[in-house]
Amino acid sequence: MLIKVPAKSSCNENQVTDEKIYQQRRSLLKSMGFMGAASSLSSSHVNAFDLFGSDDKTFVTQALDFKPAANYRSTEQQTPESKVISHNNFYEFGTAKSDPQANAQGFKVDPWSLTINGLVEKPLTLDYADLFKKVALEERIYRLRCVEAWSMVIPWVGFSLAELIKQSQPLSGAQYVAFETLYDPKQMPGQKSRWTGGGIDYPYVEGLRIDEAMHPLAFLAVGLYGKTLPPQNGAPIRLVVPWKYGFKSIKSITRIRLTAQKPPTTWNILAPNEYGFYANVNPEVDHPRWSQASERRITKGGLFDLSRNPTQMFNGYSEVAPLYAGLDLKRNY
Ligand SMILES: Nc1nc2c(c(=O)[nH]1)N[C@H]1C(S)=C(S)[C@@H](COP(=O)(O)O)O[C@H]1N2
Ligand SMILES: [Mo]
Repeated sequence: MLIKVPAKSSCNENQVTDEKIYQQRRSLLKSMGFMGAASSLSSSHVNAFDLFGSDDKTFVTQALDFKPAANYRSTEQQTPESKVISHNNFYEFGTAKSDPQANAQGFKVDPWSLTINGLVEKPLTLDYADLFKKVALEERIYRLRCVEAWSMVIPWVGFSLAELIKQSQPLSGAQYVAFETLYDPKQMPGQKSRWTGGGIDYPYVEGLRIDEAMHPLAFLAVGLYGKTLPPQNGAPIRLVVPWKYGFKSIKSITRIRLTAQKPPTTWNILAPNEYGFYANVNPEVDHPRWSQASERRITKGGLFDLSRNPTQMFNGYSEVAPLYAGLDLKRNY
């Protein structure tokens, strides 16, 4: 994500930018006297988070049991797994694209607790094992379009958000669904201060209208590429709303609450003129600082692949259009 607050402030989210930030951090660390022995380590282990001590262990993912979904399977070239798990936005683990993979490897996902409450007949609490068995798992292949104008094609494993919400039996007054990421500054260095966390007031929060949440496309992912999620992608459970910009797809969820009021959402709080509540992918409504008409598809291309694809309305998921009948999508960005 890109905002005005932190140092990183252009749409050039590519690795050239990351490299520049990395070099800036290196010189900052050097000037602070933090880089003696560390200077010989690989780049992924030398960043601002070494100040807090990062964890060198590799998180272990496990194979999942699932069926391919009957539909929702994009046939476009998939983004290689190595890119899906190394080019991430997860500010709780740092603001550069490579930070989450470098800093999240020691993240603990078991035990986990996900509560679903608020305006429901039956509040639910799921533990780690429940995440994989409350609803039958299926694989869907979705496009993911970040508001920064890059995109991926990812095979997710999980289930419809609607299936889980139905189990809690929503009351008639439920108009919105609010989501919250784990708050644990001990594990998430970005949450220790605004300086390390990109200006966000944690925990990260998101929300959907109830009809958006109940749309069959709205997905809760517990895996990708056939295995449990790595922490950098939002383990153990994260939202995937493929017709909206990626920041709506909140990671590492601990709470889902059905409400009567529109819930606050993290990027809207931070920069309301840039990021709205709806955040539907829309090539005709530009970000105030860059065009949304096209995107860089992250596939096999390397650092110097600058080819761009045209962006599609609702990221190509036109079946959601009836949700917004009569709504001015320029005003409701
Ligand atoms: N809790 C939390 N969820 C988050 C984010 C974040 O910083 N924190 N970043 C969002 C953004 S901007 C994007 S594009 C997607 C990226 O998901 P990926 O890293 O799995 O591709 O996660 C979203 N979910
Ligand atoms: Mo994003």
